[in-house]
Amino acid sequence: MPVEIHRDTAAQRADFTIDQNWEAYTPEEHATWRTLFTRQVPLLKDRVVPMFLEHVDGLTMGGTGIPDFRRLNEVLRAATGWTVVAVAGLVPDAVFFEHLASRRFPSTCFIRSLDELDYLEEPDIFHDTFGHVPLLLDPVYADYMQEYGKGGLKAQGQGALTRLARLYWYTVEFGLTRTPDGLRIFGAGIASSKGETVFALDDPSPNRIAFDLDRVMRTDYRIDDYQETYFVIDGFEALRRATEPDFTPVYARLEGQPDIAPGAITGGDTVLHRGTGAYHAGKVSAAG
Ligand code: HBI
Ligand code: FE
Repeated sequence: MPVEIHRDTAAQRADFTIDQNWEAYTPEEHATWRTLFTRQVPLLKDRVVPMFLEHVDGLTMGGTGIPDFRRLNEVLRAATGWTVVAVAGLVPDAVFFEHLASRRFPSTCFIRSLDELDYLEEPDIFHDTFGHVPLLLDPVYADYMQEYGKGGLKAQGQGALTRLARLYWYTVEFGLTRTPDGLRIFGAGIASSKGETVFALDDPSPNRIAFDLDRVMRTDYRIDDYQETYFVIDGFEALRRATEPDFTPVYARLEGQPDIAPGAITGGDTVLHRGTGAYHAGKVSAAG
């Protein structure tokens, strides 16, 4: 099988970037983007933080198909100094962090095929660009992402990568936030998934617990299915405040404390919704 140009690891530069090769997308690939986009936007309408869809509009991500990074970057660079760079797939942690620390968001550039519209294991351009890029137009979120990159480089030297990866997972990927109109999604892993958009917000099964840095850094997560627990921040400013201080003392005090299972509730939790657990319990009995 020929190497697909949008996942060509042989073309990687030293920083793992490749050219997006926007001209090489087929009409079918553009149509796949439009399909994903046109079903996700109405679903997100009263479920995602309002600024998300405003920024989707601001970046004009919808109409024609797969966005051209050169065009997105004109808007992004002017707004917050971020750019999107194309990568062929998952890149090593240190490379990923280095890009974020330099305000570059590494986005895959291939798009899923029609027979895996609802589920795929690795990130594709719809997850990376539709899910992650709009919020990079928000100045506070933009700073948080850069700080995460810097913190990642530092955590690697402190043997604390697992802790930092959990923070990323439960905020950037699967975070919820409180707004005057109720809970809203801001995590890209939710916002780019039709099923999880409804599950994370509307389903009685998962726990919804107030964000606490130590708690999140102790909590395992699942990568193979919807989350059993979602953490709820009080807006990006509160998230930035909570994650601003140096994590060295945090890592030190967490040393020796047991990890918390994805679906567990602990004594110190501020529980906003105690999940029934029915969704994941049903899966276990179906499998067993
Ligand atoms: N590479 N392309 C890509 N996208 C990611 O989200 C990503 C990655 N490499 C490492 C990584 N994420 C995570 O392991 C870190 O956030 C911990
Ligand atoms: Fe992601």
